[in-house]
Amino acid sequence: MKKKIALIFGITGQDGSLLARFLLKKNYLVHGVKRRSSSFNTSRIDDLYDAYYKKNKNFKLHYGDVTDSLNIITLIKKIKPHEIYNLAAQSHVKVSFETPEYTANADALGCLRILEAIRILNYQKTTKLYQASTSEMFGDAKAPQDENTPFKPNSPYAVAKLYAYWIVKSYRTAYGIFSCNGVLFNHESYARGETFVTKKIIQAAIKIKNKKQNILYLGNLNSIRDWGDARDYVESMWKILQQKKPDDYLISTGKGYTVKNFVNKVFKKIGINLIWKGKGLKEVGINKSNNKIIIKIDKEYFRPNEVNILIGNSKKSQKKLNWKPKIPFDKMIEDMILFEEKNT
Ligand code: NAP
Ligand code: G4F
Repeated sequence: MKKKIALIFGITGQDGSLLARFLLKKNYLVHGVKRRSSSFNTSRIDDLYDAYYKKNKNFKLHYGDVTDSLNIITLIKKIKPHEIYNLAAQSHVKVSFETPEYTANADALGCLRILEAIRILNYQKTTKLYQASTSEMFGDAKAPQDENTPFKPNSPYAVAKLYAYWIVKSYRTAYGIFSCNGVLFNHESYARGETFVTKKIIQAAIKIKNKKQNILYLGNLNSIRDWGDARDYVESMWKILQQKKPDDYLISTGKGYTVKNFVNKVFKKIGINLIWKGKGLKEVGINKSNNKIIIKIDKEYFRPNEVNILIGNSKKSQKKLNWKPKIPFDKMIEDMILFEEKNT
């Protein structure tokens, strides 16, 4: 049987690198798009290059960018993928307030460009599209959120992603493209970017324990997130594209924790008990064993708008996709800590 061909935009990121591993294990031929950069940006997938490209050419990287229509159409024409996963995005919510135009270009129009390429090339019958939608689109909407919860996006990132969400649905009905949204809640792993709060907390905690850092500076400790394990979540992306009909699905664990809960858990797991004193910008986290302040609040890390509470109800995905999160929250944290301890 001929191998299935997947094309991943955003292969150098957390999800792209984990999805590539997942698809290679399923014997896909995986093509990935990496951006030109002045320094190496493929550290998350270098081992795949060695293991799969050199061995059997199942893995191939191409230069590209979702802001470049010509590049997208050329790649899709040449590769003729059965499945496209659009994971490419300026994915940092806080950064989107500082680069709103670029975020809209990459996160909203990037998806449109891929859909247009499928339409112009007349690949509707052969090429399916997965779009990385996000729980951030719910913004201020009441929790728990599900597929019927109205979106109330409140960041440039969320608004851009909402455009992509709707254009995916629109091209599905207008042109019969098998295009689907996975509305994924926060998901983390060893491969998480270092400026997202979970990875930042874990890296700092280990450095503080090893006396390589004195203080961890954070923003809002009170927001609540539904954190799942990215290794579970990339499986849902694949499952979404294996259904008979295209549809949109929400992927979450259903459990919410505050950022402060996360901080307490991480420090406890590495052997530091914290006590908290003060309020607001004056709040500090103190190492109980030596009374030293090791956590402070810095208003730099607050966003102009905050999304206070994201907790997802993924009943539809559990029923229709037969997907459910397998890796527990504590195991996810412990694996992230183990990775960091080995690599710090
Ligand atoms: P990530 O680690 O930030 O990865 C983003 C990827 O997109 C990277 O490979 C990045 O390349 C690439 N990229 C950025 N701008 C691009 C452009 N203009 N053209 C081509 N590629 C570009 O994000 P992630 O956590 O893996 O998330 C994957 C996707 O899911 C993103 O679309 C994100 O918005 C969405 N999402 C994530 C979560 C989550 O909790 N992780 C939840 C819901 C939705 P470089 O490596 O060169 O920067
Ligand atoms: O880790 P975060 O930056 O993730 P955020 O904003 O929830 O976005 C992530 O999840 C979305 C899905 O809901 C994705 F679409 C998006 O691409 C990204 O992967 O922040 C989590 C929470 C926020 O409430 C933030 O205000 O942590 C709070 N926070 C507190 N101190 C901090 C910090 N966030 C960061 N990044 N850095 C801090 O120092």
